[in-house]
Amino acid sequence: MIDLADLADVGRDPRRGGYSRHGFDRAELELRAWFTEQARRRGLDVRPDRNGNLWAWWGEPGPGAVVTGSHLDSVPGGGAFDGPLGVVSALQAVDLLRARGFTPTRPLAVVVFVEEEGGRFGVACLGSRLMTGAISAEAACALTDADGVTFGEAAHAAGFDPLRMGRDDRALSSVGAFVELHVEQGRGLEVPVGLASSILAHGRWRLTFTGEGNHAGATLVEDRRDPMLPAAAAVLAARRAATGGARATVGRVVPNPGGTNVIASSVDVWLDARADDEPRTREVVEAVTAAAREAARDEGCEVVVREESWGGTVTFDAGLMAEVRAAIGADTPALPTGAGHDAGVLAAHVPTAMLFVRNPTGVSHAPGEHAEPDDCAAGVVALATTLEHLAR
Ligand code: HGY
Ligand code: MN
Ligand code: MN
Ligand code: MN
Repeated sequence: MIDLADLADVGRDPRRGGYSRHGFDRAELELRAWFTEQARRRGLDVRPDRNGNLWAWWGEPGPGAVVTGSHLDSVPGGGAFDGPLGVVSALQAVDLLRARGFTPTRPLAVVVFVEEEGGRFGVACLGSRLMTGAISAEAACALTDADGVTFGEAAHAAGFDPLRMGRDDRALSSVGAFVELHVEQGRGLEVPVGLASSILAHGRWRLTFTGEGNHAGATLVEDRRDPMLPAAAAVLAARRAATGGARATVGRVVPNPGGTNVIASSVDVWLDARADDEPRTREVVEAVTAAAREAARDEGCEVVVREESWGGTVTFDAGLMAEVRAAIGADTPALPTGAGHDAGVLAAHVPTAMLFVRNPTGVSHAPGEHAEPDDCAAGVVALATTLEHLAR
């Protein structure tokens, strides 16, 4: 019987704590190889798609397939459950269905999407966005990591042809229903398993502040054009703008050159903004960028604001949610989430639902992320019962 603990040593990040496993890096490639081997052991036919996503088929691929799965990559220093819990639970659900003597009458597949967190190339849900055409192959393949390696180069090194990437109608049209199991990110669940009702609108913006690099000791304050000042103003403005349920986060600030005794010549700041809908999200971003521009002007600096990704509010398929409740219990609670998912990308194209497994800490995207073994087991039973109900 496989267990999430089997992956406990892959991509550990002692410097940050937690795990760092990113699109096509060594850790994620190791996890993909592990998944492929486990799927094949279960008689599943593993067929990567043109965008680097892995599909493990129970039965011939074909239209109307019941699909489950998630991702194996993490944020930098992330928890053990976000992503891998959905993939491991899917394989365990196949074991359970086999043990029940179940044979699907519709094709059934377990999918692993690549670079869901955008932890290496900066855009979340890259594999599912490529598949649905939400991002062009050209834009995706040009994305670079901290070392200047492009997604196209990393995908090519992993055996994929960047020239073949892009919207995949064949893969999309094969999906009759997609159900992603995921660790809850927050503490809304009072029972082991719940459903997701909706996902907040969510975008990422990069603000580049440019001033004048200089010596930290020799430069008088009145002679400075220090981009770190407007960068700091942007960070504080994000918190001020995040009212009424909106969220605005600056989790990444990169000064250039980044010397302790050096006034930075430029600073990059990434803003993650989320709210109930697009107008409110853009209002938050506008407030942050207005404060950033004013602070830049006061310090004699320039600022350029670039939108790096955008995803509107997601509402999951009521019909499919009703089917899931018919399978696992009419009283299964549904809760909104502020976290984005590949299911959120697919929801615009195919009937999609999400199962959440309770997280007693409520923490996610950090080592404290957790789900109790009994709740994980309840998640597997709920997923298996859902798949049986949909594919019988
Ligand atoms: O950022 C998110 O919400 C997701 O975990 N990619
Ligand atoms: Mn995540
Ligand atoms: Mn996730
Ligand atoms: Mn010196």
